[in-house]
Amino acid sequence: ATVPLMLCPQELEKAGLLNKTKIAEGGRKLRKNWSLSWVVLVGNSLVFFKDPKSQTPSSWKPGNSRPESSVDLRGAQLNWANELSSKKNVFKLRTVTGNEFLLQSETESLIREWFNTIQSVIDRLDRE
Ligand code: I3P
Repeated sequence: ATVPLMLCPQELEKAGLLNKTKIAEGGRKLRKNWSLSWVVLVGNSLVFFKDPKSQTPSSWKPGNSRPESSVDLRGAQLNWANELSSKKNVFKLRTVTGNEFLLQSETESLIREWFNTIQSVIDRLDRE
């Protein structure tokens, strides 16, 4: 996926492919639906894009980089959550609005980097 130009003035902290599922919306539990997602950490937000490989040829257009969703990290909580999945290397991100996501990678070092980087953004926002 292409990172939209509009994001460039902000600080791009990290980008990559992770498995993602939303498990709660406004505190209400949702059915899991894991999918591979492009995750971009920019400014105070985690932005999710559909994995281009999972899109049908007709739905994919060059430059079609509209985010699927985005998460405000201010006041968010991050926890390791291996008990919430049969998958390994899983953490849970909970927003102030009660949306909950699980993020996962088969590569432990990679998921640790994501955890630490997101946590450092949350900590920075907590100090503001
Ligand atoms: C779910 C699917 C998920 C699994 C989830 C299942 O079944 O297998 O991958 O989560 O487990 O309920 P379905 O496709 O029928 O919705 P994990 O891969 O994270 O284990 P769970 O219900 O124990 O969360």
